[in-house]
Amino acid sequence: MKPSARRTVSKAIPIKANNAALFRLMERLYAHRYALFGYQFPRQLVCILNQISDGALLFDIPIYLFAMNRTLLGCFAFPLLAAAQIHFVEHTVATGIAGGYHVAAADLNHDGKPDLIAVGLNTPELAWYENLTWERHLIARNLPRMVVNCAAVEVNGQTQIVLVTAFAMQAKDVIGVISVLTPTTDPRELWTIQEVDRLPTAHRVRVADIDGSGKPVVIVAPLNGAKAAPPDYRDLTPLAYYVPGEWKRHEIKPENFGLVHGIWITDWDGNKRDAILTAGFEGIQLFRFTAKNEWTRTELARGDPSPWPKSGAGEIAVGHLGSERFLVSIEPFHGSQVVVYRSQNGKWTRQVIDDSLVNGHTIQIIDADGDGRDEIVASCQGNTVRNLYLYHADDPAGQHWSRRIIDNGGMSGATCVVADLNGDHRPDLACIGSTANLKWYENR
Ligand SMILES: [Ca+2]
Ligand SMILES: [Ca+2]
Ligand SMILES: [Ca+2]
Repeated sequence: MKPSARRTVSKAIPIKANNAALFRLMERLYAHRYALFGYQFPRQLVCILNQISDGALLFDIPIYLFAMNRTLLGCFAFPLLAAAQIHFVEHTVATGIAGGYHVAAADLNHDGKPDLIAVGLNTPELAWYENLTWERHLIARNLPRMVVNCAAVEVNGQTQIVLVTAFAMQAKDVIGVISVLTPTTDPRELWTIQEVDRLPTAHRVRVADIDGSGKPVVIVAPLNGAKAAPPDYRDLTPLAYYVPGEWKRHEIKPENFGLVHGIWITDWDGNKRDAILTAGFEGIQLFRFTAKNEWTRTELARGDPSPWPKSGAGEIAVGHLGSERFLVSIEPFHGSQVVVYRSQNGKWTRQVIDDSLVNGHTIQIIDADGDGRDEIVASCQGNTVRNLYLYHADDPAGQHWSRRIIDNGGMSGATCVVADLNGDHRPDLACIGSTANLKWYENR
């Protein structure tokens, strides 16, 4: 490395006119590798370019680039400053949602803007909020408590909502009603409701294209099995899917054992078939629907190594740092830890990046600054910690993460969802929680 190269990083001087074209070229080069790099560090680029024009030869440019990378990335200045550029502005959509528990984003009036559907455990109504006025429209009322989860699914050009009600922690206490809601001619009017199944402790609903056909099915994950009892919840825990229109239960086997709290849908193999990840007392499991139309179940990680029932994981999400995939979980169930798993030599290496959550309940992935490297969002249910957190990888490999607060004291997030709510091509966040409110956080 040239000695002068390191010095250039600490000095910043005005750009020289004859460097403008080269400066733009370097900006593009760096924008290609690190989308924000050229824009985060124009002063350093200017500085180096001016030194180049002061006597360095053009073939020295790679050395300067190398030096700048080493210097900036080595001391983590780049990612920390990049994180500082992430800025969310909060907006309240609704308050008074008793037991705020789940939010889903779907364009219910087909105007191209995702709307928000809000579920409250102790709210016997289901409502959607119209983007971007957030006018409330009632979908259903007089629902059996607890209302716990929902997902929107497109069926023959029509959006339907699959809703789970009559929830409790134990199968002996509940029915677990799965219903399909269909709009009338105007989605702002009350929707029709049809019960399609009863599956005790049904808890999570997601949509997945399991066979790559372009026709999604609805995945329903109960919390535990029929014989499960606290605190161990030892029983096989069912997992099921439903084909829209048919609405008949298809069991997914082999099953999990013990309480299952988290679920994540992703095209794991890049073959256009969505896989299901679950998080529970047994750890993090991967369910794949094979070309032979069979399910396979693979353990990815055991989660928290504490003895049962403090074992395993409670929430799961999948993100990427560039081309490198990582897992992130909250451990254990309703736990205190945010845990990142990175693949090393064919194994998922466990790393706790935060252990200060209380009743950690939602984990999400958002590439807030659009640099191809995902940030992590986490929040806690209950009223002990009413913060919404963002974690940002400080180094290229994701070995170090820094935490910042998106919402300080105003959100006990039970669920967050990521969607571009204002149509500016930057992903935004919406969260609902036991603070009984629904907010969206504008990514500026
Ligand atoms: Ca809409
Ligand atoms: Ca990012
Ligand atoms: Ca946006």
